[in-house]
Amino acid sequence: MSKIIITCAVTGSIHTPSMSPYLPVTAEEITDNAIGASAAGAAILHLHARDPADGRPSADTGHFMAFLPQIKQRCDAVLNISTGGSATMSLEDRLAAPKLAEPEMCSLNMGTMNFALYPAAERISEWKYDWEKPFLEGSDDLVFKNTPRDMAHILDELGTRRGARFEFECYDVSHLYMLRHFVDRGLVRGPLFIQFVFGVLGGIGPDPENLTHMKLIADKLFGDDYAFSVLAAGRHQMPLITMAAILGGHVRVGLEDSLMISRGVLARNNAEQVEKIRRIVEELGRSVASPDEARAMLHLKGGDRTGI
Ligand code: KMH
Ligand code: ZN
Repeated sequence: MSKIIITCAVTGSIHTPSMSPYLPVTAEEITDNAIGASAAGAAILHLHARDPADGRPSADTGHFMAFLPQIKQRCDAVLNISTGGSATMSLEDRLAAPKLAEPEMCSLNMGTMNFALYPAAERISEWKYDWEKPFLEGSDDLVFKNTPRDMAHILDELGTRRGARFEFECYDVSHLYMLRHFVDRGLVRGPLFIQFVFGVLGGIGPDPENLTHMKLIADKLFGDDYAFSVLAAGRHQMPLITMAAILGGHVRVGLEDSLMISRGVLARNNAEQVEKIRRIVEELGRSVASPDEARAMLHLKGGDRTGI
């Protein structure tokens, strides 16, 4: 089996500050968490930005540039900037920072979907900021827009024009067929790095049978011209990424996807999750890929060719 790539998604745009005091919000918190995750073994850092004043998901390039150079100077991890941003943002807003930073990797979300966060609001009794409750509750009437035209635009702007390679976020089996369509159009070339996403309400559920099925279909559609990684939301994170490691895949952790380190226990930082999955995969006999090994596996352009 290949070396295993650990991706760490440091803060995201799903969780809100009232859910955990450890959710990185400021540039310093995002930087320190990213460096800690890299030191623990994360080869790829998947990054969103937040408004430091209140933790609101942000597309502001200034918020991104407040931490991107710091992270780049202090570790060799592959920087992967989200083009998903938040479902509340316009596509152009979502692309502002990746276009400026020209990172080695970006995410690409392979379908328009519901991205339902509102059940989480019912579990919060005390709110730190006024924006959080409407943000979460408003997701019952929110569309996370990723049309084929949007995807083609992102592939052109960030892939063709700026040399980024992609973490293809597939939340359902149908997204694999959409990815195959873009390969057939000649707009995507392998080796593909496909992130199977489980447990988002609006995407495929976090059942092990769905992981084996997603892999079965991906094998059918892409042969050996792809590698898969797995992320799973909340309590499903560790079981499903452990299964991914057993099946020869790669893994993604981070407080973007889960705030927990074990049942009922909040992770105090991203490194704790990286350390936990590293212990598990090494016990399984796999070894963790370095950033440069990940670059070679995914055919990335190199850290010296970004705009950061
Ligand atoms: N939020 C994760 C479920 C993106 O940033 O483009 C998937 C993700 C999407 O990370
Ligand atoms: Zn993300």
